[in-house]
Amino acid sequence: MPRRVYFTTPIYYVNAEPHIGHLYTTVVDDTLKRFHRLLGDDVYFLTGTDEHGEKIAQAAEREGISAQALTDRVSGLYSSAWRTIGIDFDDFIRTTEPRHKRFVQEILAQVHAAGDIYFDEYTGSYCVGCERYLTQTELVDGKCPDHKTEPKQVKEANYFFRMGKYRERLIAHLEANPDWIRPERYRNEVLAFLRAPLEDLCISRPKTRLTWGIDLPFDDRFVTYVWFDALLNYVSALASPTGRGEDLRERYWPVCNHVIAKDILKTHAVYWPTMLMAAGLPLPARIDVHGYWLAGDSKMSKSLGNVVRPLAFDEQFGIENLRYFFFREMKFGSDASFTYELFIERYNADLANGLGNLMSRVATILAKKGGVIPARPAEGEAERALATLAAEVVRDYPGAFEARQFHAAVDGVRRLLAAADGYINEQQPWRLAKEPASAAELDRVLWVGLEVVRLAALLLSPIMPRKCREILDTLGERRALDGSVPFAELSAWGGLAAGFKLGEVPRLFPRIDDKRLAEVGVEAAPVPAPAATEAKPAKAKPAAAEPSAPAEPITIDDFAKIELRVGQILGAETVEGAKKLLKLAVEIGEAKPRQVFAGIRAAYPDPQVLVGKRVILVANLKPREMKWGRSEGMILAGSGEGRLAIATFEGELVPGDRVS
Ligand code: ME8
Repeated sequence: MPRRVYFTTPIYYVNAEPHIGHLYTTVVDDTLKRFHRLLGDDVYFLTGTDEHGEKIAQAAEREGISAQALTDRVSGLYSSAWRTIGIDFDDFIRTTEPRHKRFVQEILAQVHAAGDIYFDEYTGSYCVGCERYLTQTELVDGKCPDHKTEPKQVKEANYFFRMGKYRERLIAHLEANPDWIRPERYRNEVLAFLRAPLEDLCISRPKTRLTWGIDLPFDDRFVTYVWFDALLNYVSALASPTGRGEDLRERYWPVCNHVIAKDILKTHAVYWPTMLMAAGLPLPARIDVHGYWLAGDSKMSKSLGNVVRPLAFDEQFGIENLRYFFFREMKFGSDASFTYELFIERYNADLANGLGNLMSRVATILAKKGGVIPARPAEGEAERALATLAAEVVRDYPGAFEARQFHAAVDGVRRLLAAADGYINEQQPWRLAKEPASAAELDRVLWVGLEVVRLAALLLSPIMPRKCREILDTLGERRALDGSVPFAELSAWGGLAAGFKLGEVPRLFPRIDDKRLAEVGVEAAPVPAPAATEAKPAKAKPAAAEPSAPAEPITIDDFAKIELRVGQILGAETVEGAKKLLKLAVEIGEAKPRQVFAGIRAAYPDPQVLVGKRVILVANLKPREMKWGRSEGMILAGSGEGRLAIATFEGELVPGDRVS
């Protein structure tokens, strides 16, 4: 029976660009959507960006631009990154959109009219990083345990939501629905939290302190607290979906499945359901909570400077291979470690040597005898054993997905591939190919090998949609994966397209050797660098006071090849693991600022002093992939023995102006 499901990701803050932590949650939803579509279910998938609040206002101020400009830019980076790498979302919501603001105001007015919002004075410890008040018990040595910063002491009159009133009802809901929050330990965490009395929630900020938010409909001296605004996106997007005239609330809200990481459990499992109760709306059907991707053993986060960018990764190693790694490596709910070395190890073992190798071994032998897929053969004991294993793997796969045990689903496919590999080694088709009397035996072995490849590609298609589609096309499996053909039929042993002539077999999983890491800058020395500002100044360039003999003079045309632009530094931060580098965001009037790694850290120990400065950027330098991300240009600096300073401007030039 087809079902209906609605998947959401958190809406991401626009104070930072997407990294693979954000990518993971988004890929989980994308994969779940494709899995449900394969089963013929009615599925809807929402993602978007969270654009109000102090954190965003402060980030914009630091960059010296308006909050609107910041949110437009970074929200665009998210949506375009997701589109480029093939994330199949149905809607992308931005909390600054009128459809969302209108909805938030409607709900606020309703909850206020019902008496669940009141005015009071409050003193508390506010963490801007978390965008919420922390209770005394949450503080560790007086600091926020996540952001390691001391919260601000805030005393002000504000509006409050009677959250405490709904505590009992929430506990009853959790008890009656043991699967509402998964895995179970997160449900237990919420229940433990609810054992203590539940405080009311401050849901406004006075405009004297913050103007970047949605006005309270009943008092325009205040804006709405960002979480009360953000959480409502899950419903506001259904009320007015992009590009569709219909209201999708009735169809999808009751089947909502949130996917989040553990950092925002409390807001989703306590604030949100109590808000919905007050608004008279049903609760979401499920909250699935995953752990963190760690870079080595610390959390990947912008402030730690250890993030991996999705688009850079796509260019370096292919996003679909990373999607595979995500599911192979992380046990949903627990933390997992990302390192390039581990990624390559898994890729080589499972994809290059596993699936890719099986396909090319069998296809190469088949190609030598005409490339036509033989008819389904009579099966002996060895083939029946494989068919039985395949049936088991197919049978268990949907259950593993439903339970979010993605790694177990992938393990099943790996077991099947390993068994097929063993079968091929035993049957030795290369030997059979030399004995004309063994033609029928050879056909049998090749057929079995390709049928396993077909099934593996079918099962992995929600995880690696593009590559698996290519494998299936190559094998002549052209049936759609959208539920129009029942999954049971697609996944039954024997579905291989007999008589189909294989074309050229693409090399989808070439082995990655360790040198590749160095090539993309992943294992490069701490100071990689063709750029003047990245190199050791005194050695790479002669000091100004002792010019070297000029080389061959260049012409004005030679010089004109170098495109120099006025750039403005919007952000500057240190780079973990690179003692000499700073990572800069340099605006030159393009759709997004350039990311530049510059070897100027010694001269600017406090990178913040660079923010706002106008510099000269070599704009047409070939971008360079480094361990820390892509460097898109170089800024000019002067240097001498022990001296280094960036070149800046006097006067009224704006980013993008030419320098000549
Ligand atoms: O919290 N590992 O936005 P955010 C795994 N705007 N997942 C990670 C991760 C990591 N290292 N880092 C980030 C917010 N994520 C709010 C949400 S929803 C109404 C408002 C993912 O930009 C993960 O899904 O800080 C996490 O919950 C989310 O990004 C936090 O994104």
